Amino acid sequence: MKLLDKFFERSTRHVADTTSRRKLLARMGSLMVAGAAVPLLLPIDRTSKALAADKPMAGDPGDPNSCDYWRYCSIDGFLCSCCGGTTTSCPPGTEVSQVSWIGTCRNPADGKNYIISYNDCCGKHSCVQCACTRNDSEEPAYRPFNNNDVNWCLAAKSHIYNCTVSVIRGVAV
Ligand code: ABN
Repeated sequence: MKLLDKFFERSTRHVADTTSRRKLLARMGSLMVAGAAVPLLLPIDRTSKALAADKPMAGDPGDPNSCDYWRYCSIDGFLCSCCGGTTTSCPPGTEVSQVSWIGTCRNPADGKNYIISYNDCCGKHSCVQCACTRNDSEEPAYRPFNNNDVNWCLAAKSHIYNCTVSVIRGVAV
């Protein structure tokens, strides 16, 4: 028993001699900071989160099946709300594009400008219902980075374009 006591005493003393509490706390702190930073550094797809978060707003005037609806101010495509989906969700059997066109539209109910992303839904032949080409702030095709006449499904698994959703991403300041 004495031998065992001596062994544990010696190893405890050794650990106490060779480590410092401050160093340990500093290491643990660095690990915690690094752990928290990892999700910020990874290329995370937040499209589905934005789609899920974009619920109908109180005081959201207009008809989502009409091209005049305020959120569609910069859209170029078929409205998913006429194609078996909604303003913010793709029709069943299609997949949302991760790349999109971004516009800023004014909500007449509160007078605020909202950043809207126009994501294409991909994987089924074109819906061909409620064609809507408003394209606020769009520029001609010879300025391709400012042109919305683009099939964003080209960056998706299926390149087949079905319709376009309009997702509020935030308030423009
Ligand atoms: N972004 C809608 C779209 C799809 C295909 C071709 C032109 C525009």
